[in-house]
Amino acid sequence: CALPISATTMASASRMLRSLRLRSSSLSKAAAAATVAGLGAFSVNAVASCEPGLDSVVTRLEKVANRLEAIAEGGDYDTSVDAALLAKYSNSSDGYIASCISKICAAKVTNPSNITASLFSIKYFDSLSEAAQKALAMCINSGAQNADSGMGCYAMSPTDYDTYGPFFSRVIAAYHKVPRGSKHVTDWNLSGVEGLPEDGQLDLTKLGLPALSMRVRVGRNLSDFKLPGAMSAADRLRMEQKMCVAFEKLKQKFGGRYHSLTPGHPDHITNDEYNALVKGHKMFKDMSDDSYLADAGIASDWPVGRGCYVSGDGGFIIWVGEEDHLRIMCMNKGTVLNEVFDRLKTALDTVESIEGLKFAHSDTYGYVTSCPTNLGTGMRASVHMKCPNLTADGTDAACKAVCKPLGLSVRGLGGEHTPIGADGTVDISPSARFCISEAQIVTALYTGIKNLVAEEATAKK
Ligand code: DAR
Repeated sequence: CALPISATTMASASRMLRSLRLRSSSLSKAAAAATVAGLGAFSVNAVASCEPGLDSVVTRLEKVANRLEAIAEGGDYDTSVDAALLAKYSNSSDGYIASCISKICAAKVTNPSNITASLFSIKYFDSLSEAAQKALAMCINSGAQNADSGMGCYAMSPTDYDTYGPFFSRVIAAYHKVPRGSKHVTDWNLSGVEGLPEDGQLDLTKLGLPALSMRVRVGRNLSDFKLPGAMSAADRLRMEQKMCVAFEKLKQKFGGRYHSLTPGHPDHITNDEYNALVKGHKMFKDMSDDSYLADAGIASDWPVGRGCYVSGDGGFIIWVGEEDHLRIMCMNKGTVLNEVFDRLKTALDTVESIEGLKFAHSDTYGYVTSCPTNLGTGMRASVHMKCPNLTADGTDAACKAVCKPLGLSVRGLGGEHTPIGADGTVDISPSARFCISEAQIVTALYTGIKNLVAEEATAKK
């Protein structure tokens, strides 16, 4: 039975099986034998039943591997729901705790794809001090109140990823599909990256494409502030003020101006000016409308302490006070991805050289971001690309189904949770952020676009 096996899937399967061998070495012999026998039978059965694709087998193998890891760790991190503890916290006099813990435990059953819910351990939570329990509850509240979350948590302080390591190390490993404890390495150097054309140019015209809207952004947080979910209005004003000092230096090199949403700020803009910047993709939308961010505290005090710096030519932008303290990006309509990638690196080096600005960084997790999905590089590299055949029904469903195995995310033209273009234009970007280098991400975008062009042409037939 010839299974459609993509290179990505085979790579994932071999990584998985390598990781399984690693894990099974730390299990008791009997457990290992039973597990391997079970896996063997499972795999044979899958091939015999001619599953539609090896992808589903690999996904199930990944779940088994994560379960193996829990066993191999001697079960000291138990994600089962202890009824007595559930009753204890569901009836807590602290309403925030009562709501958060009862809902996250309920989501374990109703929404198994909610990573925070599936890996939350009430026994681990119970082992923490009251103050630590409140802090961890704030991290997971978004996933509790929004059961359909994918990740479901945000850090409130740059140190949370280590402070609550038993929880965060597991959700990070599960989301990014890397072994726990994997260390991120930053690298902007394109040379030698797999998939890079010989001339080093990520040239869209070589893929038969016209000029596209190209954008590369990174999330960064200032190390001397709490992360956005835990900031007070005063913190947000202080952070904005610190960035305005930096913008005075950037204006000398890149021109442009800062646009503030803070009432009474010297650079305050009108509603019409704000709407025009959002329409031009230069400014982020009203965060208070996003329940995932609102329930994480990230949208609190809107619009105080929010704004954006836009360079004179409009191609270099810094958002202030969105999901991370800063979203630093370069965008342009063009045909060579290197342009926006190289410009962003230059701009970032300039920002990082400004006295007093220090980005939160971890030896393990790389650049620290609010959402664990952005850890490492904090980078999203994207293009807006017309896919009329893969969106012929007016939705992005077929496009997402094709892009997922290609390692690509599909978003609307305004970013997450926004509609695609009426002409079938979608926002395409590699999903990976962590344990992948910056250079690999922008090259993966180019390779992904090449594969998507072929899929779009096939869909036409
Ligand atoms: N709704 C959140 C989003 C996670 C990824 N996107 C971010 N960080 N903007 C979820 O957990 O599904």
